Amino acid sequence: MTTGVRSTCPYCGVGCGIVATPDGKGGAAVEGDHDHPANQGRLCSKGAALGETLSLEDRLLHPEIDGQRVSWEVALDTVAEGLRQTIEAHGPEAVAFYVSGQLLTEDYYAANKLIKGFLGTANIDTNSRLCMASSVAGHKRAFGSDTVPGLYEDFERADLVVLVGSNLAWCHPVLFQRLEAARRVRPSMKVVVVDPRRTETCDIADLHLALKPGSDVALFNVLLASLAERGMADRRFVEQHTSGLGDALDAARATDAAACGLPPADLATFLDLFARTEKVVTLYSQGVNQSSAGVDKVNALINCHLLTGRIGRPGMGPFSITGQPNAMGGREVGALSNALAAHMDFGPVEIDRVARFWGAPHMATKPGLKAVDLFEAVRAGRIKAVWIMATNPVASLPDADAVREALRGCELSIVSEAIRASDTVDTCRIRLPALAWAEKDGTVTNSERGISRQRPFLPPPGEAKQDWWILAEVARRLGHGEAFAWRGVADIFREHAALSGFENAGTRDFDIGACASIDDAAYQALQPFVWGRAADRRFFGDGAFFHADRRARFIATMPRAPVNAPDEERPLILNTGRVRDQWHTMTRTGKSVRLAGHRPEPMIEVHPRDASVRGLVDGDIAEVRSGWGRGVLRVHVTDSVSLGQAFAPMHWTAQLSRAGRINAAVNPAVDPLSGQPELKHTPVEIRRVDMHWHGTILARRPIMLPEISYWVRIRGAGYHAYVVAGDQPFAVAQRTLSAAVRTTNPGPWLDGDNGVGAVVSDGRVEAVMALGSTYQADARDRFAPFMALNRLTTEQRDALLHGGTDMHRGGELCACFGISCGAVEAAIADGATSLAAIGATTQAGTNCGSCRPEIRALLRAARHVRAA
Ligand SMILES: Nc1nc2c(c(=O)[nH]1)N[C@H]1C(S)=C(S)[C@@H](COP(=O)(O)OP(=O)(O)OC[C@H]3O[C@@H](n4cnc5c(=O)[nH]c(N)nc54)[C@H](O)[C@@H]3O)O[C@H]1N2
Ligand SMILES: Nc1nc2c(c(=O)[nH]1)N[C@H]1C(S)=C(S)[C@@H](COP(=O)(O)OP(=O)(O)OC[C@H]3O[C@@H](n4cnc5c(=O)[nH]c(N)nc54)[C@H](O)[C@@H]3O)O[C@H]1N2
Ligand code: SF4
Ligand SMILES: [Mo]
Repeated sequence: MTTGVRSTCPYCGVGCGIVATPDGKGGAAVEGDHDHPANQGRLCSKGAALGETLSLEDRLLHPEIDGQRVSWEVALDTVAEGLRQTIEAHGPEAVAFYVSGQLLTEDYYAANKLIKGFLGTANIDTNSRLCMASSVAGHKRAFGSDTVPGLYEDFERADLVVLVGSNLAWCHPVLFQRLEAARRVRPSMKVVVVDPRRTETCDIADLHLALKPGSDVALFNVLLASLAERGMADRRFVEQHTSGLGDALDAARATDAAACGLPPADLATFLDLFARTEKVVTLYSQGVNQSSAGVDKVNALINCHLLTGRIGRPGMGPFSITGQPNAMGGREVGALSNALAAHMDFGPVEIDRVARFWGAPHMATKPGLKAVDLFEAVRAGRIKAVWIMATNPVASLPDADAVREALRGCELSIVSEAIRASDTVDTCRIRLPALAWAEKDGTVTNSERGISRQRPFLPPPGEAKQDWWILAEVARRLGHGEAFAWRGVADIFREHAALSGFENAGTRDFDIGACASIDDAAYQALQPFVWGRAADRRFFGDGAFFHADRRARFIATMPRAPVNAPDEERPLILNTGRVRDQWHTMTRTGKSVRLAGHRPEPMIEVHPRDASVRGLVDGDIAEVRSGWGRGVLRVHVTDSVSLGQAFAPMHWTAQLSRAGRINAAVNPAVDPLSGQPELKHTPVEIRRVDMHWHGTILARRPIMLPEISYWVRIRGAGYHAYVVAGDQPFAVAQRTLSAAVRTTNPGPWLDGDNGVGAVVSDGRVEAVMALGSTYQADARDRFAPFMALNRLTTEQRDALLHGGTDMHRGGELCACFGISCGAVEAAIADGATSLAAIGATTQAGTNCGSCRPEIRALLRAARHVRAA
């Protein structure tokens, strides 16, 4: 019997249930909830490390205006007065909110209601614009509603799972584990990965289609034509429940398969597999959505499911997997600028309906600006007041320097944030301290429409308040107290549920009207549930779509190239995305020591041939430059990216690196229908940056680094690690860096061999630094054990200064137990030939399982070496 608090993981859209047991000292132990339907007790490396992210050291705990601490009264009055004056002087369209799929549904509902019903503008967009907007638009075109038809169990029941532009192993690891487990039981099940990059997800793939970037529409057009040709159409379903097949087929038949750049045999295998397998799930994510053809990609793949009638039945259907914990909740409350609320749009009847329900005096009557345009309007001065909540646009929007410039020039920039410093917080005038995950109360909706509670298990710190409360207080000051007179989150949830059922009568998919009357105790105790229509909670198996004529639409999609094409000056295509152990802009995962080891530095992956023609070798520092801006990153040479392509993670910001914030270089091209940016495709050139020296510093107290070309800050256990490089003369670097180290870490300086120096005070290492002419990838791991010691023996001091052991070679692999690649390789060299054997000798891979694909890759590599 667990005594902890049941809540939901605040990271990805899988929505795993957790049980948190506070330790009474401000922390908590976090475990997977065995009773939660999404994960049944499983957690990935990020979920398992949640307990390490709870400290208050970097939290924003008091309201601030222009850097000065103020009371809530002053802050709220200033916000309300600022909004009022802006609207009076320039009209409601001069105001905007930019919100996030990481708000709870109740917060999200409050933000949307305030701006659309009471401020009179739909200039509210959410970071879901960067994430799910193309899926939303594609669903609406095909189904007449933004509906995800299937359930997680469909992946387990399918005979073929096609993963399109999804790195499930790293981005939805618990679903990946469920898929792996299902395949162990039923090895006949097939998995196909469609991704220009060879990701860890390919580890379980029977077939990897490394298609040309952006060519998904062509691939699914070819599939559609081939299915029709082979007589695979479900005639009855198509005739009774769809329209538009003719045009879609014409477009499909006119498509040239060569556009995908795939080996013909692989393409044929895929077409065969899809044709002869009835139970197919096509799961897709950002490789589809984040594209200037994102909506067409979505419809091209839905077309194939409509043709075959493989939708909304067990083991079948298109499945848009959501990224953020509450991406779906945001769609339910309607916080995209072109949606209204409760899955309603800006039609006259719906505007009137929502206005009546809210008692709204200033109802927005037309869609507002989409994220990229919204910040452009801020930059151009058309929007004069912007309020950002739970998102970090200066790091996560494309052309990010322009976003920073826009915010710096904005008269009234407001941010509600949990942390004190971020690339966005640093640019905003009014800073409102928000409660964070462990303290918040409300609900979230996961990728399969599953609503779960987030329950607080730590007390609210400082003066931080939950987002809905902040919004309601501003609303009250603007004279709308009655409409925002909620006593708590249960009131908001009931109102939200009531709106979903209001004048619905089966016309809208989203209807949780039954929850409108639950009492506070029932809300408190709410068990996870999946909303849906049929008895089995799936949609569309019965062909009842939401267009007025109840038919789904085939969409004729014509392949088109990404907006910005590579050329002579910028011949490489920059693709961006995620790594296993970091979440977005690292404001939370960056606090965990065990998550820091897997990919410690911002990097650019390049193909060996692209590297060699540019004189780049693994470990170099390179500048990635586009027509918009630049980043400076560590080079990783790998054939997991194809020739002509490069990949960089989106996670690093100006807080943790000199110039790892890659979105400074990413192009702001968008899909014309969804407005979703093309974050996976920017033409760039990459060049080596000559560094005169490289170094690593571990220090107990943070260091103010002098101006240098490259630095990264990495979390260590009781210390801060810095990996640095620069082009000053070596002697200058040595002098300025050691001075910087000693300023905050005073004590006697000892010189060692090979550029090593350390501050050792009272026998304890306060700081250690190694500078040299080459990059030592393992220096941090080599020094780390010494930082764990309270007193060095003479031998240990000698080992620190004159060369230690090499046990930690190769970076961290297993985040749960801190096992390095080197240790796993050593186990393999000692005869371990299976995951189980490696687990038994090293523990690696035996907890959350997120590193199992990488362990299997090392095993395979070792087998190749033995075979050769
Ligand atoms: N570890 C971790 N997990 C996360 C997150 C995180 O920050 N860290 N964030 C969460 C969020 S919000 C989201 S949205 C999801 C994203 O989850 P995913 O979409 O799975 O992750 P990404 O790495 O953004 O991109 C997926 C893949 O798209 C591929 N791709 C690029 N261009 C194309 C193309 O033209 N066609 C195809 N077919 N593929 C292409 C990329 O190579 C990449 O491997 O992850 C969620 N989970
Ligand atoms: N190049 C490139 N860029 C991308 C992507 C990509 O694949 N490539 N992916 C895009 C996608 S899919 C997404 S979803 C975005 C994500 O990008 P962002 O949303 O900008 O990233 P986060 O770091 O999650 O930002 C959330 C912020 O909210 C704060 N916060 C946490 N909890 C709360 C709370 O309860 N209340 C408040 N007020 N604040 C809180 C956190 O401290 C953090 O600063 O990035 C997008 N940008
Ligand atoms: S898969 Fe990992 S990040 Fe996603 S919800 Fe589950 S534990 Fe959290
Ligand atoms: Mo996302």
